[in-house]
Amino acid sequence: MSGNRTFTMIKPDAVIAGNTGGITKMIEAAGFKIIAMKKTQLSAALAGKFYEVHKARPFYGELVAYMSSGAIVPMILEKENAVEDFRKLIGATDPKKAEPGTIRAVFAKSIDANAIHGSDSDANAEIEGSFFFSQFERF
Ligand code: IDP
Ligand code: MG
Repeated sequence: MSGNRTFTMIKPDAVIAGNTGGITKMIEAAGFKIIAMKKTQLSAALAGKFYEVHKARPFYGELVAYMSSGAIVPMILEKENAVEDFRKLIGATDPKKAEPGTIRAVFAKSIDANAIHGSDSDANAEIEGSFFFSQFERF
């Protein structure tokens, strides 16, 4: 993945609430091209692996249970300056602190069920994108 790609996934709260379309619409309206996308569900073991960097944090157990509780929609996105611009588009982790008009401000319910994930670096975007997609599933 080049520096112009990032990884995202729509989280279970937003999928269950029927916000997949609303969120992908905001993503495309912001100039991101969807390179790969699917609907799937993580086992607790796979969710634990995806969030392994947060293992030491007090909310790790809850996070793993939540992220494996329902369907998710992972995607690889392309745009210039993708990682940074996408973090701006999703807003702060806690929706109460997210800028108005950001995806989390519009759709997130709480700091844990916060609608969407966004990679925090080019290196993590590559690792996280590869977690869900092989090169043959990308445009
Ligand atoms: P980010 O998703 O904005 O990058 P991180 O700090 O990387 O935020 O945390 C990963 C995920 O863990 C968050 O998106 C959220 O779902 C969950 N999380 C973060 N902080 C808390 C917390 O204080 N309580 C419960 N869940 C949290
Ligand atoms: Mg993070």
